[in-house]
Amino acid sequence: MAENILRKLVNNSQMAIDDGIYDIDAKLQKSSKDFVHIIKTNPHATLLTEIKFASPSLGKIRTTSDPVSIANQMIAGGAKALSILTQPHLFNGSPEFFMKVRQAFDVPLLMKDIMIDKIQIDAAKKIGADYMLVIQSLFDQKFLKDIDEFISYGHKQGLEILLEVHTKDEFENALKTDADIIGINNRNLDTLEIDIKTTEYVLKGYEKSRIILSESGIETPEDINYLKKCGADAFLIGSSIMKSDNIQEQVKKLVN
Ligand code: IGP
Repeated sequence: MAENILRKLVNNSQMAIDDGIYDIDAKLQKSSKDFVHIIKTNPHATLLTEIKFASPSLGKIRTTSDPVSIANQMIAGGAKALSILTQPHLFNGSPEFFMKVRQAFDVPLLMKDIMIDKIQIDAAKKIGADYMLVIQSLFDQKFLKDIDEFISYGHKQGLEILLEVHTKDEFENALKTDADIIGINNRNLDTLEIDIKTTEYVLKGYEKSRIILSESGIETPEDINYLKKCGADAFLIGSSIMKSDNIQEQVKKLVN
Protein backbone atom coordinates (compact mmCIF):
# COMPACT_ATOMS: atom_id res chain seq x y z
CA MET A 1 0.00 0.00 0.00
CA ALA A 2 1.28 3.45 -0.87
CA GLU A 3 2.15 5.48 2.17
CA ASN A 4 1.03 9.06 2.02
CA ILE A 5 4.10 10.61 0.47
CA LEU A 6 2.56 14.05 0.26
CA ARG A 7 2.15 14.07 4.03
CA LYS A 8 5.77 13.09 4.42
CA LEU A 9 6.90 15.90 2.11
CA VAL A 10 4.90 18.39 4.16
CA ASN A 11 6.39 17.09 7.42
CA ASN A 12 9.89 17.29 5.95
CA SER A 13 9.29 20.86 4.90
CA GLN A 14 8.13 21.73 8.41
CA MET A 15 11.28 20.11 9.79
CA ALA A 16 13.44 22.25 7.52
CA ILE A 17 11.53 25.34 8.68
CA ASP A 18 12.02 24.35 12.32
CA ASP A 19 15.72 23.80 11.66
CA GLY A 20 15.90 27.41 10.51
CA ILE A 21 17.19 26.77 6.99
CA TYR A 22 15.00 29.56 5.59
CA ASP A 23 16.18 32.15 8.11
CA ILE A 24 18.40 33.76 5.54
CA ASP A 25 20.19 37.03 5.65
CA ALA A 26 20.55 37.94 1.98
CA LYS A 27 19.16 40.36 -0.56
CA LEU A 28 19.84 38.92 -3.98
CA GLN A 29 18.29 40.31 -7.14
CA LYS A 30 16.06 38.19 -9.31
CA SER A 31 16.75 37.78 -13.01
CA SER A 32 16.29 40.63 -15.48
CA LYS A 33 14.62 38.14 -17.83
CA ASP A 34 10.95 37.26 -18.04
CA PHE A 35 10.37 33.53 -18.38
CA VAL A 36 6.89 33.86 -19.89
CA HIS A 37 8.27 36.19 -22.56
CA ILE A 38 11.04 33.68 -23.27
CA ILE A 39 8.48 30.88 -23.64
CA LYS A 40 6.38 32.96 -26.03
CA THR A 41 9.31 33.96 -28.27
CA ASN A 42 11.63 30.93 -28.20
CA PRO A 43 11.49 29.05 -31.51
CA HIS A 44 12.87 25.90 -29.84
CA ALA A 45 11.54 23.83 -26.96
CA THR A 46 11.80 25.94 -23.81
CA LEU A 47 13.44 23.89 -21.09
CA LEU A 48 13.41 24.61 -17.40
CA THR A 49 16.07 22.19 -16.21
CA GLU A 50 16.28 21.13 -12.61
CA ILE A 51 19.25 20.85 -10.29
CA LYS A 52 18.28 17.97 -8.04
CA PHE A 53 20.84 15.69 -6.38
CA ALA A 54 18.37 13.22 -4.90
CA SER A 55 14.66 12.46 -5.02
CA PRO A 56 12.09 10.33 -3.18
CA SER A 57 11.71 8.02 -6.18
CA LEU A 58 15.35 7.58 -7.19
CA GLY A 59 17.26 8.21 -3.97
CA LYS A 60 20.68 9.65 -4.75
CA ILE A 61 20.80 10.81 -8.38
CA ARG A 62 24.24 12.36 -8.49
CA THR A 63 27.03 13.13 -6.07
CA THR A 64 26.31 16.48 -4.53
CA SER A 65 28.79 18.62 -6.41
CA ASP A 66 29.13 22.20 -7.51
CA PRO A 67 25.67 23.45 -8.58
CA VAL A 68 27.27 26.33 -10.49
CA SER A 69 29.13 23.99 -12.79
CA ILE A 70 25.95 22.00 -13.41
CA ALA A 71 23.99 25.19 -14.09
CA ASN A 72 26.71 26.29 -16.48
CA GLN A 73 26.44 23.07 -18.49
CA MET A 74 22.64 23.29 -18.57
CA ILE A 75 22.68 26.88 -19.84
CA ALA A 76 25.39 26.08 -22.40
CA GLY A 77 23.19 23.25 -23.66
CA GLY A 78 20.30 25.68 -24.19
CA ALA A 79 18.22 25.60 -21.00
CA LYS A 80 16.39 28.92 -20.65
CA ALA A 81 15.61 28.77 -16.95
CA LEU A 82 16.59 26.63 -13.98
CA SER A 83 14.70 24.98 -11.17
CA ILE A 84 16.77 24.46 -8.03
CA LEU A 85 15.71 22.24 -5.16
CA THR A 86 16.11 23.98 -1.82
CA GLN A 87 14.51 21.19 0.23
CA PRO A 88 17.20 19.27 2.14
CA HIS A 89 15.15 16.22 3.16
CA LEU A 90 14.92 13.57 0.40
CA PHE A 91 16.14 16.06 -2.28
CA ASN A 92 19.58 17.06 -0.92
CA GLY A 93 18.85 20.66 -1.82
CA SER A 94 19.68 23.87 0.00
CA PRO A 95 19.09 27.61 -0.22
CA GLU A 96 22.89 27.98 -0.37
CA PHE A 97 23.06 26.09 -3.68
CA PHE A 98 20.36 28.34 -4.99
CA MET A 99 22.20 31.50 -3.98
CA LYS A 100 25.44 30.32 -5.59
CA VAL A 101 23.65 29.81 -8.91
CA ARG A 102 21.78 33.11 -8.51
CA GLN A 103 25.03 35.01 -8.09
CA ALA A 104 26.56 33.35 -11.16
CA PHE A 105 23.78 33.60 -13.79
CA ASP A 106 21.03 35.97 -14.93
CA VAL A 107 18.44 33.38 -15.98
CA PRO A 108 14.99 32.97 -14.41
CA LEU A 109 15.19 30.66 -11.38
CA LEU A 110 12.47 28.62 -9.74
CA MET A 111 12.80 27.94 -6.02
CA LYS A 112 11.68 24.32 -5.94
CA ASP A 113 10.48 23.29 -2.53
CA ILE A 114 7.39 22.12 -0.76
CA MET A 115 6.16 25.61 0.04
CA ILE A 116 3.91 25.48 3.09
CA ASP A 117 4.75 28.66 4.99
CA LYS A 118 5.22 32.35 4.29
CA ILE A 119 8.68 32.15 5.83
CA GLN A 120 9.70 30.14 2.74
CA ILE A 121 8.19 32.78 0.46
CA ASP A 122 10.19 35.45 2.28
CA ALA A 123 13.27 33.27 1.75
CA ALA A 124 12.48 32.94 -1.96
CA LYS A 125 12.56 36.70 -2.30
CA LYS A 126 15.80 37.02 -0.31
CA ILE A 127 17.65 34.43 -2.39
CA GLY A 128 16.60 36.12 -5.65
CA ALA A 129 14.06 33.60 -6.93
CA ASP A 130 11.90 34.60 -9.91
CA TYR A 131 9.39 31.81 -9.37
CA MET A 132 8.15 29.77 -6.48
CA LEU A 133 6.32 26.46 -6.58
CA VAL A 134 2.79 26.13 -5.21
CA ILE A 135 1.21 22.67 -5.14
CA GLN A 136 -2.55 22.69 -5.71
CA SER A 137 -3.16 19.34 -3.97
CA LEU A 138 -1.82 20.70 -0.66
CA PHE A 139 -4.83 23.00 -0.64
CA ASP A 140 -7.32 20.57 -2.19
CA GLN A 141 -6.30 17.88 0.30
CA LYS A 142 -6.56 20.39 3.15
CA PHE A 143 -2.94 20.44 4.27
CA LEU A 144 -3.07 24.20 3.76
CA LYS A 145 -5.77 26.86 3.65
CA ASP A 146 -6.46 29.70 1.23
CA ILE A 147 -4.49 29.34 -1.95
CA ASP A 148 -5.44 32.82 -3.15
CA GLU A 149 -3.88 34.39 -0.11
CA PHE A 150 -0.73 32.27 -0.48
CA ILE A 151 -0.36 33.23 -4.14
CA SER A 152 -1.07 36.87 -3.53
CA TYR A 153 1.55 36.94 -0.75
CA GLY A 154 4.06 35.56 -3.27
CA HIS A 155 3.08 38.17 -5.85
CA LYS A 156 3.50 40.91 -3.23
CA GLN A 157 7.06 39.70 -2.68
CA GLY A 158 7.66 40.10 -6.42
CA LEU A 159 7.59 36.38 -7.16
CA GLU A 160 5.82 34.68 -10.01
CA ILE A 161 3.89 31.54 -9.28
CA LEU A 162 4.23 28.11 -10.81
CA LEU A 163 1.11 26.28 -9.67
CA GLU A 164 1.42 22.52 -9.96
CA VAL A 165 -1.48 20.14 -10.59
CA HIS A 166 -1.79 16.45 -11.31
CA THR A 167 -5.51 15.87 -11.98
CA LYS A 168 -8.21 17.47 -14.07
CA ASP A 169 -10.02 18.63 -10.91
CA GLU A 170 -6.88 20.29 -9.60
CA PHE A 171 -6.37 21.89 -13.01
CA GLU A 172 -9.90 23.35 -12.95
CA ASN A 173 -9.19 24.77 -9.49
CA ALA A 174 -5.82 26.13 -10.59
CA LEU A 175 -7.48 28.03 -13.46
CA LYS A 176 -9.49 29.99 -10.88
CA THR A 177 -6.31 31.39 -9.30
CA ASP A 178 -3.89 34.11 -10.39
CA ALA A 179 -1.03 31.67 -11.01
CA ASP A 180 1.35 32.82 -13.73
CA ILE A 181 2.16 29.35 -15.05
CA ILE A 182 0.34 26.08 -14.50
CA GLY A 183 2.54 23.03 -14.28
CA ILE A 184 1.13 19.60 -14.97
CA ASN A 185 3.09 17.10 -12.94
CA ASN A 186 3.22 13.77 -14.73
CA ARG A 187 4.26 12.26 -11.41
CA ASN A 188 1.59 11.40 -8.85
CA LEU A 189 2.90 12.80 -5.55
CA ASP A 190 0.89 10.25 -3.58
CA THR A 191 2.43 7.20 -5.24
CA LEU A 192 5.42 8.69 -7.16
CA GLU A 193 4.26 6.88 -10.30
CA ILE A 194 5.01 8.65 -13.58
CA ASP A 195 2.84 8.72 -16.69
CA ILE A 196 3.54 11.45 -19.23
CA LYS A 197 0.07 10.93 -20.67
CA THR A 198 -1.13 12.86 -17.59
CA THR A 199 -0.44 16.09 -19.52
CA GLU A 200 -2.60 14.93 -22.45
CA TYR A 201 -5.41 13.82 -20.17
CA VAL A 202 -5.46 17.00 -18.07
CA LEU A 203 -5.34 19.30 -21.12
CA LYS A 204 -8.02 17.49 -23.11
CA GLY A 205 -10.79 19.91 -24.05
CA TYR A 206 -8.97 22.90 -22.57
CA GLU A 207 -9.25 26.20 -24.46
CA LYS A 208 -5.82 27.68 -23.96
CA SER A 209 -5.41 30.76 -21.85
CA ARG A 210 -2.49 30.06 -19.50
CA ILE A 211 1.09 29.11 -20.01
CA ILE A 212 1.40 25.37 -19.47
CA LEU A 213 4.51 23.57 -18.26
CA SER A 214 4.73 19.79 -18.45
CA GLU A 215 6.74 18.37 -15.54
CA SER A 216 8.47 15.08 -14.69
CA GLY A 217 9.42 11.91 -16.48
CA ILE A 218 10.57 13.65 -19.67
CA GLU A 219 13.55 11.85 -21.23
CA THR A 220 13.63 12.10 -25.03
CA PRO A 221 13.00 14.57 -27.89
CA GLU A 222 10.02 12.35 -28.78
CA ASP A 223 8.54 12.98 -25.33
CA ILE A 224 8.86 16.71 -25.92
CA ASN A 225 7.25 16.58 -29.37
CA TYR A 226 4.38 14.56 -27.99
CA LEU A 227 3.86 16.93 -25.03
CA LYS A 228 3.98 19.94 -27.38
CA LYS A 229 1.17 18.40 -29.39
CA CYS A 230 -0.81 17.98 -26.17
CA GLY A 231 -0.55 21.74 -25.59
CA ALA A 232 2.47 22.13 -23.31
CA ASP A 233 4.43 25.38 -23.82
CA ALA A 234 7.53 24.48 -21.80
CA PHE A 235 9.12 21.49 -20.07
CA LEU A 236 10.53 20.87 -16.61
CA ILE A 237 13.22 18.21 -16.70
CA GLY A 238 15.32 17.00 -13.79
CA SER A 239 16.37 13.37 -13.39
CA SER A 240 17.07 12.41 -17.00
CA ILE A 241 19.51 15.33 -17.26
CA MET A 242 21.00 15.06 -13.76
CA LYS A 243 21.75 11.35 -14.38
CA SER A 244 23.60 12.07 -17.61
CA ASP A 245 27.40 11.93 -17.95
CA ASN A 246 27.25 14.85 -20.35
CA ILE A 247 24.70 17.34 -19.13
CA GLN A 248 25.33 19.89 -21.85
CA GLU A 249 24.87 17.37 -24.66
CA GLN A 250 21.78 15.89 -23.03
CA VAL A 251 20.12 19.32 -22.76
CA LYS A 252 21.07 20.15 -26.33
CA LYS A 253 19.44 16.96 -27.62
CA LEU A 254 16.18 17.86 -25.90
CA VAL A 255 16.10 21.50 -27.00
CA ASN A 256 16.24 20.72 -30.72
C1 IGP B 1 11.33 17.08 -12.36
P1 IGP B 1 12.00 14.64 -13.22
O1 IGP B 1 11.20 13.40 -13.36
O2 IGP B 1 12.45 15.16 -14.56
O3 IGP B 1 13.14 14.51 -12.27
O4 IGP B 1 10.98 15.72 -12.59
C2 IGP B 1 10.27 17.79 -11.52
O5 IGP B 1 9.10 17.80 -12.24
C3 IGP B 1 10.09 17.10 -10.17
O6 IGP B 1 11.29 17.19 -9.48
C4 IGP B 1 8.99 17.69 -9.31
C5 IGP B 1 9.03 17.95 -7.92
C6 IGP B 1 7.74 18.47 -7.60
C7 IGP B 1 9.97 17.83 -6.93
C8 IGP B 1 7.76 18.04 -9.74
N1 IGP B 1 7.02 18.50 -8.71
C9 IGP B 1 7.42 18.86 -6.30
C10 IGP B 1 9.64 18.22 -5.62
C11 IGP B 1 8.39 18.74 -5.33
